[in-house]
Amino acid sequence: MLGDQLSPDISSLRDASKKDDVILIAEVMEEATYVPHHKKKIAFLFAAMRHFAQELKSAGYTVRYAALDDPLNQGSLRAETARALEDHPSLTQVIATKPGEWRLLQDMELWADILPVPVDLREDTRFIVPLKAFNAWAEGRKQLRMEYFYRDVRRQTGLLMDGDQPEGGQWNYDSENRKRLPKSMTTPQRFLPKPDALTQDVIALVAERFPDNFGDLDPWVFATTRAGAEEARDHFLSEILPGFGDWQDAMARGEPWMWHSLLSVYINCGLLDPLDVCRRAEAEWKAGRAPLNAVEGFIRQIIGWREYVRGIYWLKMPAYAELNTLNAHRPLPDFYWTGETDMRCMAEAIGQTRRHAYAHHIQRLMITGNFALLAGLSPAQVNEWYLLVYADAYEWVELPNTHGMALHADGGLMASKPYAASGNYISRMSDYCESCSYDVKQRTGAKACPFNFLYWDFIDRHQERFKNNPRMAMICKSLDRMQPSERAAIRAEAEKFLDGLRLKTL
Ligand code: FAD
Ligand code: DLZ
Ligand code: SF4
Repeated sequence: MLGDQLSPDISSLRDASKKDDVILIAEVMEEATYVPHHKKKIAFLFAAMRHFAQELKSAGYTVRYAALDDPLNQGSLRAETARALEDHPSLTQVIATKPGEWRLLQDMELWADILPVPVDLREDTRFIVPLKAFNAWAEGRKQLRMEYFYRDVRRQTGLLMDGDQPEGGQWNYDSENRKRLPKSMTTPQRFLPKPDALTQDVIALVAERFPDNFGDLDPWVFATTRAGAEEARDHFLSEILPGFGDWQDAMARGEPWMWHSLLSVYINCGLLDPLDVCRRAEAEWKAGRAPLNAVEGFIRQIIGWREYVRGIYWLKMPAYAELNTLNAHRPLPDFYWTGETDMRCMAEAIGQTRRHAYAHHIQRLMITGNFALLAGLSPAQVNEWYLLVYADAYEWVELPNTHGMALHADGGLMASKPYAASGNYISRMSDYCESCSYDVKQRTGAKACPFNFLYWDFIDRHQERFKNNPRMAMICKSLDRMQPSERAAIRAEAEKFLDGLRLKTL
């Protein structure tokens, strides 16, 4: 069982015998280093894996747990599986649920030829839409828009449905979910558990073995047991969900969580079941404890976006990762690692990413993602950054969000227009600009907000591509109306700024 398969009802355990079978869970350097993950991501996952092993043992299974510091640990999942087979000659078969990353699936598909016993690789049934059904949905469609997929999943699950109509008469309440945080509003208290003894041991191990990896181990913010994840879920549903909709897109200084659920880490590694979380959220609405715009918005993220990006990933890999439609090649600037930049919005988003291995959706999309898009940063480098810095990141979910949604590197397969925005958007949705050394109202000049000149420079560079896109035509026309001198000044400002970016010094 892999580190993100910590679910007792997973397909690999479907017919497991407590008497005869051995459940193998292994901490291995290969998985811990294929990208240099955030320290907190490794510590979270190892601690959750160790707790899950205890959970299975308590349920009566025989569990073989390979700790990273076991001197006999062979360093890869394949080699640890081979070692387990040597130590248990009575075992006749390897059974596993397919991994969430294409890279590892390629490897595991070879196991049957390499290992001395047959290998049964089973579908991951923890998702609501099987991949076959997603492929059938996608077949023959010119555009793979999430909204239509989502409506089908609503019908299929019956979530927020009144017969064959959506509850409240609308499928989507996003237009109600774009409020800016009023100054007087305070964000809710979060459920941020303290690490138990087992987790503390893992934190010490990670500190010792991965001292140079990105990110802080302190302060600890994640539960590492199923019971802890369930407590986090229940706290979110009762205390925070009612405000989820209204301020879903808002950002505020020193406020990493806002009204977001912080549940992706638990859902993605199997500690929480996505459909169960949605049914519980629906129950909050039915009981009158949370409004429809909040509950619909939350459920859409899980049964809509989460299922949709997984479908896209497996439909389009491996070619998907190689696409670079906007021909972006600039290396990642140093401040993506240090957070040291005068751009307040970037410093906030990257700073909390370092501290917590977490940033919420709008920060990922409209701050760090938007900057990467406008600055023409290399999709390969940006994808790797997102994959390693967030505790919830596995390629099946990270790549489409980064490559498709944020960078538009897939040429618009996922999003009909690039999520490009100038400083004006950031100023509208946050209080970041108020304490920034740049001026969000200026387009050029020493104090001009970089998001402004980079935005117009981006439109300028890609005008040919976007002018026929109905959702971009207006902005392309605005560029045409600009004085040539203004346009040249923007270009010069952008060039000077981009050329001045410091790269990572190793
Ligand atoms: P909430 O805002 O509370 O949302 C509720 C749940 O909906 C999340 O827990 C998650 O399970 C799901 N969800 C929301 N948006 C998405 C989405 N776009 N795709 C898939 N599931 C979604 N999510 C990841 O789980 N792993 C990633 O590696 C990841 N990388 C991203 C990279 C970029 C550039 C962008 C723009 C988004 C990325 N997301 C990723 C999606 C989203 O930002 C996170 O799921 C969310 O921020 C997690 O925090 P939360 O649990 O508080 O989410
Ligand atoms: C992310 C990760 C890390 C850091 N370490 C391990 C590990 O030691 N053992 C393991 O089984 N899984 C780990 N994982 C999760 C895997 O990388 C994940 O299962 C694959 O990427 C497929 O999603
Ligand atoms: Fe970000 Fe520009 Fe606002 Fe500064 S002024 S916080 S750089 S959007």
